[in-house]
Amino acid sequence: ESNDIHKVESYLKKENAPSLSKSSYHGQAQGKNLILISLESTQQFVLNRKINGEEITPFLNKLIKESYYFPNFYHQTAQGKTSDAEFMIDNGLYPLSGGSVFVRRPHNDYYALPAILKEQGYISTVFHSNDESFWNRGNMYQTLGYDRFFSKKDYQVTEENSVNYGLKDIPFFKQSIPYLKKLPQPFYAKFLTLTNHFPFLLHNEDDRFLNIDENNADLVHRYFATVRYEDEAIKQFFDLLKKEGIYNNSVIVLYGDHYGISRSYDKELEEVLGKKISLTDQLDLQKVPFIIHIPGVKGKQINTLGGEIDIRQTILDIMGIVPKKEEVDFGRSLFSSDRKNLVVFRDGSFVTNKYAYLDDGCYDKSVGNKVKRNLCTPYLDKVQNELMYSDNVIFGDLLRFLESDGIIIKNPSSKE
Ligand code: GP9
Ligand code: MN
Repeated sequence: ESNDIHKVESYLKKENAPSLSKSSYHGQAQGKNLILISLESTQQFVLNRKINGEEITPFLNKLIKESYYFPNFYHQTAQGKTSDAEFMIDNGLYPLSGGSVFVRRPHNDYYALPAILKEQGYISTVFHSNDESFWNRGNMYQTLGYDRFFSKKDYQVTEENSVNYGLKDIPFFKQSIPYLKKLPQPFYAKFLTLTNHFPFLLHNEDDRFLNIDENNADLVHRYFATVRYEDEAIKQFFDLLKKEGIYNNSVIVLYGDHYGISRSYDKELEEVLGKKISLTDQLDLQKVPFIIHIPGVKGKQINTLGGEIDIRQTILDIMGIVPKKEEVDFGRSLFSSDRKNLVVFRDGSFVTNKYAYLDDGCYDKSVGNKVKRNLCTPYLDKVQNELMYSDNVIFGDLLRFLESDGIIIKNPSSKE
């Protein structure tokens, strides 16, 4: 098995050249607190879109102009949904093809973001107002090296201020602030929002910032209403961070965890988009927001093709952090000019700058029509290898063979 980790490492050295993760942006957010915000079920197409003349995400629309914004960015989650995104971001490994790694492999050795940040004197925390047991987070967060998980029991949750799985986003951020204020800096604080979750309900008149009547709206319009609510919550959170003097010392990273509107609602969505949703349109709908906001740094749109697997390297790059141990990471900094230009999805489909491989067919991404299959074949092996090596790491618990100084233990049995 210790041989297997060698194989993964040589594959990654050859294919992904992790040393190229140092870009010209390296270290722009050095020493800052890292605030990571998971935007529940938030797809990219809601950005800069109006419904009945009203912006769906007025705050985010403004924010992306003052941030690094990556428009060619896809979610890569599978059945583990929110937890799959969390897993990719902290580890640079792909999620599993079935279930959630959080549930299936919580006792593995990992070399996760909290551990890497700890080397730099950071503490790591998660804020999420659902139960600790959901997605086995309580256990997995310990394994990943989080120092504290503020979960449902740390919040005042009432019938009035909650919906669906937990606290609504506005009181969630508000109630998180006293805890956040007390953390020693620098910190890594992850916030998982929750209100924009299927079946997209608000209940309360005061939470409706769009002129949409929940009781008479279809799912897609309810989605717009909860996204608009989430946008308002983020805005208020930024205001609180400024008020508490945390904002200026922080880099704030926001990402949509996965799609919110599944294929079953294509009909309703087609009405809003005013066109039929083709297979490549469906792929476009898998794009999610990815935003890096550094106070005082000018905004810029970065068109690099990428996905959630790349978030960890992108964060390490912008924060100027070089991990002390050897990394086994399938991502690449999106600031890097040397790109792999390939996004691998868990079901084996993929997208490159030109082509998309979907439902076993090869498509020209820009025009959406089917092209000769051999235009996609050069990538097929690479895609299978990526997923296979990542799975091997997880199922073989291979990271236990990496020692703290980066030297690989030759004979694992001698360690036991
Ligand atoms: C619940 C949150 C949302 O805690 O993770 O659930 P999901 O999007 O994973 O279904
Ligand atoms: Mn989710």
